[in-house]
Amino acid sequence: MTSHNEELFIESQKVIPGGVNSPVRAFRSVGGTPLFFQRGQGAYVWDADGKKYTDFVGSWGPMIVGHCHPEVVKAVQDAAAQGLGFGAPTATELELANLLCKILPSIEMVRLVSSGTEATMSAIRLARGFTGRSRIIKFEGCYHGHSDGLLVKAGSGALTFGQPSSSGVPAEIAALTTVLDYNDAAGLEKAFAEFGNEIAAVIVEPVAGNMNLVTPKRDFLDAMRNLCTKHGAVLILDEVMTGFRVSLQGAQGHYGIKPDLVTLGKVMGGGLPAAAFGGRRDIMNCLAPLGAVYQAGTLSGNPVAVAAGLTTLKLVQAPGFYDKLSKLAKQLTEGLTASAHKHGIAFCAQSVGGMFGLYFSQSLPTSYAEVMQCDKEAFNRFFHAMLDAGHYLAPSAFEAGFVSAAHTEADIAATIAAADKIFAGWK
Ligand code: HOZ
Repeated sequence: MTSHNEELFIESQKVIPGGVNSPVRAFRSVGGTPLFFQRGQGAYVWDADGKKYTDFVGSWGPMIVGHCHPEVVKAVQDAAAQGLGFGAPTATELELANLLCKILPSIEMVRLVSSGTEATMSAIRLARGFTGRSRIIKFEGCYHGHSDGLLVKAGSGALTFGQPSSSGVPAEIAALTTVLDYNDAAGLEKAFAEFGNEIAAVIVEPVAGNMNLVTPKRDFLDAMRNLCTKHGAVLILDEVMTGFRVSLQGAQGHYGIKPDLVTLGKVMGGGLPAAAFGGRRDIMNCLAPLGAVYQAGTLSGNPVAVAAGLTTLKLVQAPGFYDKLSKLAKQLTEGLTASAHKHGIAFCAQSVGGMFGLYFSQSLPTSYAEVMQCDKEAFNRFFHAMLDAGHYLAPSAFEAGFVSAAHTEADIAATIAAADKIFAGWK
């Protein structure tokens, strides 16, 4: 019998390219029919056939307090009743801006936008305007949204489909992006030695979450900070994924590294389209209407999205919130690893705060090249078996996973038990 998911996917493909509004949703990497969701509550989602799943994607990160948290829903309803949008300043966006500056000391001024892509593309333009330079440095496998200059050897869907550099990006634009290896401090040093006075910015995911999950080495973080300072380049930490996710103060707090600019999204929008970029006052002062770097948006600071973000950011400040989140993620990764090893499977896993990575590999990858050596077919098989058992992991071996505060230890134990059954029959 055809499922509702299948029917919807067939119909969607007639009017939406690939049947999806963002490529990673298409299940192309893992194969099969993407799930069409109809509902989420706490740690769970239900698909169009009414099947329930424990959700480890969380809308790709934003759902840190779980789906439909009553306080977030109420805040959104209240805000919507006051007006869906004005395209003009509101008191609540000031409240959100103040809160971002308070939580993240690296942010002296902030501008709200609507998506992570907008935040990173605007931060790059700002860095170029501030320095008067054109070249940027990014790292292979890092994904910073789909703007032209950043879609070069990128992660996430671009990596999933084996086209890390997109067609449609003019070669002249791509040529301004220098791509280096993640965690390669010596490579970065060499690049700065060669053309340091041309570099406007270094942009990095301080924990890479779009080529599975790769943690940063200390010398890599220090090299980025020191070299940018020495050569007058802007260090942009892309914390769209890690912000309010690996700790309240994101990766910059977790690892103790101070960016010049930071980009935010996902959690700070509480599931609605809100994102931001901010940082040093002297750099932010270059933005229009104060300065000559233009950036704008009708929906920027939308009051409904701001209400969702504000309420989510209030909830994550509850005492012990990140301890609980980290404990759940650790319980999951340790449990899965123990089970796989018990059954003689080459597998490892790790977590940072509320995000985690699973690898069918003997050791934890530290770069794009090592991620590519993980057994993708094994992941795909595991993904589908887990899906059948009612556990929804990201549909690609190249995406990080997420837990929420709505997950319970029992949810995690049930997930590990399901994996254990799968691993027991693994041949
Ligand atoms: N940045 C998200 C996780 N890689 C992907 C969201 C999307 O591309 O749909």
